[in-house]
Order: sequence, then structure tokens, then C-alpha cells
Amino acid sequence: MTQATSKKSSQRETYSVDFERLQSDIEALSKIGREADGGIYRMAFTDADMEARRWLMDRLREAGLQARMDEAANVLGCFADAGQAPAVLTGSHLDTVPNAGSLDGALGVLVSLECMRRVKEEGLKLKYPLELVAFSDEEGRFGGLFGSSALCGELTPERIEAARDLDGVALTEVMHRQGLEPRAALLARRNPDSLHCYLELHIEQGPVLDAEGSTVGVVDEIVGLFKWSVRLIGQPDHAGTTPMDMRRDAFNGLAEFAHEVRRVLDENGSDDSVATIGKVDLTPGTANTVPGGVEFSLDVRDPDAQVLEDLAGAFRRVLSALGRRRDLMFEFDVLSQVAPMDCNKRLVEIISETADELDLRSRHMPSGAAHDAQIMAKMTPVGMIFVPSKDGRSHSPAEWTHWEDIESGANLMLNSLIRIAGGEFEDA
Ligand code: HGY
Ligand code: MN
Ligand code: MN
Repeated sequence: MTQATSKKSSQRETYSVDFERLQSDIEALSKIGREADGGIYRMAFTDADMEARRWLMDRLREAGLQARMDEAANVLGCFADAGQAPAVLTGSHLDTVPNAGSLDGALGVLVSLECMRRVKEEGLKLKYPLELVAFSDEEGRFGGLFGSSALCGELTPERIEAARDLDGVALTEVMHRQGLEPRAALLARRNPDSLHCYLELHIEQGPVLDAEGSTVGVVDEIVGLFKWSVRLIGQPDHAGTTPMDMRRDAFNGLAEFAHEVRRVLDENGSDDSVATIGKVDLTPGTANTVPGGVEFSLDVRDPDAQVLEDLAGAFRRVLSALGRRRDLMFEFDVLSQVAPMDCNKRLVEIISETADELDLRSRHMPSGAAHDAQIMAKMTPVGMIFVPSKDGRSHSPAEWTHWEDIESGANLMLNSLIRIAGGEFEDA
């Protein structure tokens, strides 16, 4: 049993989490939304997602903390005696992609819960109270980073009304089904003065830490992205009677576009640029009909805003040219657009120093995944801690982090939070 302890290091008191309690939370939460194929299906505003939110609120209350769900379905937890000082907000998200692993988002929320329990157990009086958050729809079923966008006052009535998932299901419909009033999410906006900063622990979801044997990552920057839903519109025709040179075949348009992706990245992107076509729907979708239509997702990322703009322009030109060549119409919806952002330098420094004090092997690194932290950076300074992903796997049941790395990351989060909330971070 890894006792939750506190011990004096040369400079300061260091604290540790109750690892077995954290481990049992991770295992319990991973049962919510798990299906027979071993994947977890807690997509935003599904019954499983809402069940996980209620489960978290029960754990917060069990720990003697106050728990509530705001109008955007973000779960918030705070100390009863938090007072009026700006809060150090810490957490992540509970929703998942389909067929997900058990740690993406969930680990950050549960580590933050454990840190709040430990601060309470140690009776620590901090200058800035900790507050936990589990954001809603981080993964982008309805565009992405919904809960953090609501907290930052970035939501608009148009975005709420227009939001659809890739199967065409409306956000307003699923929120109503869960007893939520969609437009009320506009009220979830938080006064920036009520926050001191935001810290998030997350799995890396990439191979770097695991490959080099580092225990934790200290995130310097988070990539930006744009996500489109693209439609190519041709003409459905009989597969047997329509000559090849008389077809307006939408799938062939997609095939040509997909082939062009690498050239567009090579000519307009950087070494860090990535582009993914993750979902494709052909219509009418029968073997003996030339596909008259195709709708596909395009997810493009890079740490530089100008590069992203150049890539968007280049992809638009490819679509326009192939549309003319193949007599296909094209249109696209921007599902989400998130600017790249830097973590706060002083928070990065404190996290790094704390990692050194805990004798953890750490390294600074960018995040290739999007996170609520990059939305929160619009209203408060942010810092992020990564723990390794085994073989870099994520968004899959293969997602895993060794327990000792989870314990190290959690202890780093706990001691960083105590230093930051104790007053060592006073944002200039
Ligand atoms: O898509 C992402 O980067 C994150 O996992 N939501
Ligand atoms: Mn995540
Ligand atoms: Mn994710």
C-alpha cells in the first residue's frame, strides 16, 4: 500500500498521493461506458458520459467537497470553505472518442480529485483554493472543447444551434435528452478574475516519453488545428452501364484528394504538420452504384498559426481544382478551429523544478493533441503535465500508462499544485 505521506526534502515539504485510492478510481471509472469489444464509449452527452459525471460528483461529495454541474454540463468541485480568492482550476475531461482507452481525460480528472483529497487530508491552507473541473465534450463529438469554450464565454447561440456530430445528430437534441437546456450553456461563462491559473495532467498520446524512458513531460506549447467536414457532390449512376469517362464519381475525387495530402503538407506545412481523414461516408453506399456523394472529415494540425492558414488555403485550392477536373461540386463546414498556444513560462518552470525535486526524469515538449488547456489559456495562465503512453497508443483500447508513471505524474501534479496555490505563482 503506497501510503499517502508528506516528507521534508532539503528545500520544502513534499507530499504524495494515496496511489491505491487513485488506482481504484481509475479502475472504477473505466467500467462506465466499457463495451464488449474492450473499448470505452463515453461520447459527449451519451448516457455513459452523464453516468460518469454523476459518478464523479459522488466521489467529490464523499471526499467532503462541494460538487455541481454547470449549465454546459461541466462538473465542478470545490472546498466548502474556498473563500473569495481566485481558484487554481485543475482537471480535464470525462468524455471519450468511440472505442477509447481508459486514461484520455479521465486520468487528469482523477489525479485532480486525488490532489484535492490530499490537500484536505493534510489540512493545507493555500493562498488560492484548488477547484476541480471535468469539461464536457472535449473530444469534439459536437466540434470539441465545448465545456472549456463555455467557461471562457466563447460559445455563441449559432454554434450551439448548428452543432451536429458526424452522424448528423444535433447537440441540442442530445442535451435536451439529458435534461439540459442547450442555450443555458451560454451562462456557464466564468469571470476570469475568479481564476488564478489552470493545470491539467494528461497522457501524452504519443511515443516520445515512452521511447526515451522519461517519466513525465512538461508541456511548453499545444498545437493548433482545424477540423472540416468536406462534401464532394457528383452524380449517382449505374455501375454497369455508365462508361468510365462519363462518371462524376465522388469517391474518385476523395481518392485523388487523399493522394494530394502529403504533397500539400510537404509544400505548405512544417515538419510538425499532420493531416488526417478519419471518417468517410459514401452515398448512396451500394456496390452497384457510382457514388454520387462523399462526406469526409479532415483534421489538420501544426504548432504555427500561419502554417495552419497556409495549409487551409492549399487544401481549398486542391478541392477546387479537382472539383473542376472531375465535374464535382465541393463544400465544407469548419467543425472546429483552435489556435496554437504557449503554456505559461513560470508555471512550466515550477512544474520542472518540482519534477527535479521529486527526482523524476522529465523533458519539455509540445502537445500534438488538442486540450481544454488551450481554450483556458484565453482567460488564465495554463500549465500541463504529461505521463507516457505505452507505445504512444491512444484513442484505442491499447491506450496504457504504467502504474508507476501514473503515480509519479500524480505526485508531480500534487506538489506543483501545492506550490502554485501556495503563492509561488503570481502571474505578472
Ligand atoms: O483530438 C484531440 O487532439 C484530443 O484528443 N481531443
Ligand atoms: Mn484528451
Ligand atoms: Mn482525446
